Amino acid sequence: MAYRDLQDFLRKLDMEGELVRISDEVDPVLEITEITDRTVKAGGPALLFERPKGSRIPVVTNLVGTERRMNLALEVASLDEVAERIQSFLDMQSPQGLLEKVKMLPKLAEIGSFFPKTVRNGECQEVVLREDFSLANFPILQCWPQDGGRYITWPMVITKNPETGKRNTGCYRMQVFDERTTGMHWQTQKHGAEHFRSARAKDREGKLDVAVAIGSDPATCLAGILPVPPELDEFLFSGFLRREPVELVPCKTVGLEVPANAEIVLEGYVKLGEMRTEGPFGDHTGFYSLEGQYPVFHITCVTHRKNPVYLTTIVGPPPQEDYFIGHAIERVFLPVMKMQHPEIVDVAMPAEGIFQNLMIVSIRKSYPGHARKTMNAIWSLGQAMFTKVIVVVDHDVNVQESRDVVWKALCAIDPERDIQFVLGPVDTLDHAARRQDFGSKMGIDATRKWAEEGYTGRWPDEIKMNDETKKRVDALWSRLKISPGPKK
Ligand SMILES: Cc1cc2nc3c(=O)[nH]c(=O)nc-3n(C[C@H](O)[C@H](O)[C@H](O)COP(=O)(O)O)c2cc1C
Ligand SMILES: [Mn+2]
Repeated sequence: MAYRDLQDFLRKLDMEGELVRISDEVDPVLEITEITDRTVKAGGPALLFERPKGSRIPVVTNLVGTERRMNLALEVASLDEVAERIQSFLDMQSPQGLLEKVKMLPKLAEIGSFFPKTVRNGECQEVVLREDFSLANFPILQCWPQDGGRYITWPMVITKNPETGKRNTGCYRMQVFDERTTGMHWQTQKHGAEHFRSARAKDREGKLDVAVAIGSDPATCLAGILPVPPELDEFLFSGFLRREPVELVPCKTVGLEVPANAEIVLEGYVKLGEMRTEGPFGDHTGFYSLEGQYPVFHITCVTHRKNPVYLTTIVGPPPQEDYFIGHAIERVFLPVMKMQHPEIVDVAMPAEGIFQNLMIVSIRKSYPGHARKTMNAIWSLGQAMFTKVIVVVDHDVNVQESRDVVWKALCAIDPERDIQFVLGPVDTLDHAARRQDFGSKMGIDATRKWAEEGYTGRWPDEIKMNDETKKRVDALWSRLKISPGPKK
């Protein structure tokens, strides 16, 4: 059974010993961050701050900040289960005969059952505030000392494509400017920004409706972060993840729908001709992202449950909760990458590589230049376009073990020969890039080099002891009395 909502998931975490309630008064300005940062880095529990200073609404942080809680969130024993489910849909072939068609029906029905459903009423509208509302009533965090103010860090920002009417949901931070306005930090290449630009192209003086939902069942909260293709409704994907459709209710003042089970909803619009300075913000790079010009969100109505909780997350020096989210994305989307590029064996994005800086890919190389083909493939794959450094290794390197990668990759390169530079879009948060959003990226071909690639030497074998000797020494080992004991 899918979780009904965020509070249902919190009850589950409580039962599993994965939630700690904090009854002391704690300040949403800096203090919640410091407590959460220490907890995440220690692999600790989700935190429910019952008495945030200045608000009556409790705050949840570190919701999915360990692999175990991520598995609980997605109701699986391991992320591989989600990958296998995706694989089973990707494996669907066009049926050859009647029998095969009949066999496929349950799978098709399953897909049909993931589409979001519109319902009339939802808990997120138990309280409707059309006039008397203020963001000051919510325990919105200032995360780090040099932050430009308080930020909503885990919203589901919902818009519709003005051309096609298709819905998009993205998690874009929102800086609180005053009681009724915030920033809207959708980065240039993101789908929300695309909607904004296409609406503005039609009417510079107009508005774009925006709804922001905060806190929902965990799969739905995560859906706004997933890098799904443009025009694919993130709520369809969360329906797939939770194996039950997301229920949506129409907003009160804008032509959009929001998850009925949300904790808090902000309805409003972005003025297409208006930009304002946003930032700085202590970001997931571990550095502050500096001020920039971003659209402004004007709130026209606030709705919420009778007793909402406020979900937020902290980004900052890695690892943070978003590492576990990124890791889940890496595992879940691996089958999709493999389908398009079957040479890919495994992929790793180490925490310190903050997603966009480093991706290590192992491939089964089968033609000259294959590693470079893989780099180009990754740079053309949705948000993987941002990857600053791609290291391609052979299939026998364990990309999940950084020691194996450092050892074998560095032994395999002649740097001048094996490095590929390209120019293109880079992450907005990349402070080292020559220009915002534009810069260079590097691929390292750390595979064995072939004669067809101009390598004239003989590539040596990796050193491995033979089995016969190992067995003889195994039999001898205990008699040799060498501490610390046998290492095989
Ligand atoms: C905690 C957190 C905060 C994020 N903040 C932003 C942000 O401020 N701006 C942004 O463009 N992307 C941000 N992202 C990344 C987007 O949510 C992610 O790229 C998502 O896929 C965008 O959705 P879209 O592809 O529909 O645009 C954030 C991700 C996380 C996990
Ligand atoms: Mn999207």
